[in-house]
Amino acid sequence: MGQSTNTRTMKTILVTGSRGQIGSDLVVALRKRYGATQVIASDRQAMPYTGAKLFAYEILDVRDSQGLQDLIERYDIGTIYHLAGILSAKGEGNPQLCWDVNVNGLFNVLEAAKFYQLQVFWPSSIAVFGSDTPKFNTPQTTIKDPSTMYGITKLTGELFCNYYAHRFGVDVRSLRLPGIISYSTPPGGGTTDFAVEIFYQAIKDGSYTCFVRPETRLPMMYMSDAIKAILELMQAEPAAITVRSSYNIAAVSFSAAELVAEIQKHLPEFTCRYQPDFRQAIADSWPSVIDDSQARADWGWRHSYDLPAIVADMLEHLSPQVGRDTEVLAKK
Ligand code: VAH
Repeated sequence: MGQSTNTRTMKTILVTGSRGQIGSDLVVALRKRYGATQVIASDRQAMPYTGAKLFAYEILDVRDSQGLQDLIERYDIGTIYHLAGILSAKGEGNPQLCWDVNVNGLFNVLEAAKFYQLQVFWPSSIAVFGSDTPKFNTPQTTIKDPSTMYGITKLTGELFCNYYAHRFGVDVRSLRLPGIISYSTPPGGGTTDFAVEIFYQAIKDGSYTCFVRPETRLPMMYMSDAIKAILELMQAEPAAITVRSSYNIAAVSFSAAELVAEIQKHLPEFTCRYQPDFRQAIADSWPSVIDDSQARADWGWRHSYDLPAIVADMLEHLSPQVGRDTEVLAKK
């Protein structure tokens, strides 16, 4: 099943969607592990000049198959972490574009992986599940009836991955990621964005208007755990990987109200009001608790961050950053 990473000389790594929520943290983690010059970051827009030293960065629209092949050959790429994509809420604003980017982009990556014998990571999502899926302890194999274009593209992508792995021996690996919470980039148009925005608003204004109901309970994961899961999956021996569509993976599940209560342990004055919008229906179609026993059995997955640890770390990292913004705002 594909070429083991142990038999491949150390080639370079390409990250698509490197300016996104996961991509930006993944580039940092990969450069730390493999060396800055071994990791080529790419996204569809130029990087703003920040004065910091820029390592290899390329503009790439993943729908451009020739542009992708040019990068693979120019940098002698051996592995692609394919993060470029449009998230659930944003996708509902332009479903055709969501399909084009998410499906044709992945198709180009898998075709290239077949031709150049590349290893590939690609993120699926709990969005592949729908209203008929068991909501609690959602099994690895179950009904998948997504109600968003994003979820349809992720389900289609899982079928692609499974096909390319079994038909062509492509070593593509995937995780059905839950909502991801992080502090290094602002939210990017997902239904779980409330679990990130709330921290910025709690620090800046002491209040937040949440776009889902207080009892809305969703599977979530801290970015540190997500990065750990991606790297552990990609380093597992091929024989350990028994799922070539995408693995269920979980860390914590909590409701919006439970998140608010945990933040209030640090910021007692913080208040949250609830104003559900179109994203409520998307959240309601997703599971509340995921069974990830297959990932834990196959390649030893274990999460580290629970809700108290996530809230403490987010506030610790965001307060100085958002605090500075608040000071600047106060001086205006
Ligand atoms: C989204 N953050 O909300 C993504 C993720 C499970 C949610 O797929 O679209």
